[in-house]
Amino acid sequence: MKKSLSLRVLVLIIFIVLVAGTAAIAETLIFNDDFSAGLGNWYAGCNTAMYAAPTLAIEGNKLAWHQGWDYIESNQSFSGNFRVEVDVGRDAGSPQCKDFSIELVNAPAFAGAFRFQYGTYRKDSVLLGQAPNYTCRSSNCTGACIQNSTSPYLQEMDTVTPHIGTVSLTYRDGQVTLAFKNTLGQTIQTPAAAVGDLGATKIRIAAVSNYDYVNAVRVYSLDNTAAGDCSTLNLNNLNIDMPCLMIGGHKYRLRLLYDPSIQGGYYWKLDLTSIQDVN
Ligand SMILES: [Ca+2]
Repeated sequence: MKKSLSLRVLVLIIFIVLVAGTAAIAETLIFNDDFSAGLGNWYAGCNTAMYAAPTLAIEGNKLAWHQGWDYIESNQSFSGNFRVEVDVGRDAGSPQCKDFSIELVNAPAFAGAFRFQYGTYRKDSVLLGQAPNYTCRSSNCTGACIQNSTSPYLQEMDTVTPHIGTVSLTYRDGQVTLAFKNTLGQTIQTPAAAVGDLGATKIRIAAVSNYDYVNAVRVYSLDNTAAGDCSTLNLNNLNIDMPCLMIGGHKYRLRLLYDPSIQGGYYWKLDLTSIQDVN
């Protein structure tokens, strides 16, 4: 009887620690530019084999393209695990290869390509593939193209109008994925591609059509760096304070008490009196 009870307690504790480990993953907004204050966060460039200078312009709080393959590159470098969200749109036209290229400069082997509906082909598409070459001018220089791609990294869904949405490039644990969310909240996402440890990398965003625009760029850290989200282990009594644990869509603060009497090892049990709803 006693053994059965302690086993149940142990299972409960293991469950709580596993859930706690999952809940500790937080995301923090670390960069946010809605293009209401110029291009100060970015270097602007162009395909030097085609043009002498970029003609990017901020129009009505949007960054608008007027020639293909102009790009912006972040002044800031980003490291750790993070997600880049780019609010994109297209007013007219439909380029064959892609609308946008979203790149991590330290990972030229894999860049994200996104295309809204092309002509009568009414799909929105995400693809991972080679980054463009901005110093040459041929069909070999465009990097990954949606058109005729049979890559396993291609994912598509029916297009909706207007052609606006959010493209997200996620870098996590040495892998990248590209996703798109439309105005209905529907999403597509590529499989993950291994790119290795990138160190601190800049972000580059290019567009192909002169009807393409970017409304905002956000970067979220996916590492648990915010103090408010950090669980603490008290080194004197080994109790664990959890500032935020999500259970059934509700946030709770709670404490796990170290109990050396359980199985004679390092186990904790939930202090039922510590639970506070912190929504
Ligand atoms: Ca904007």
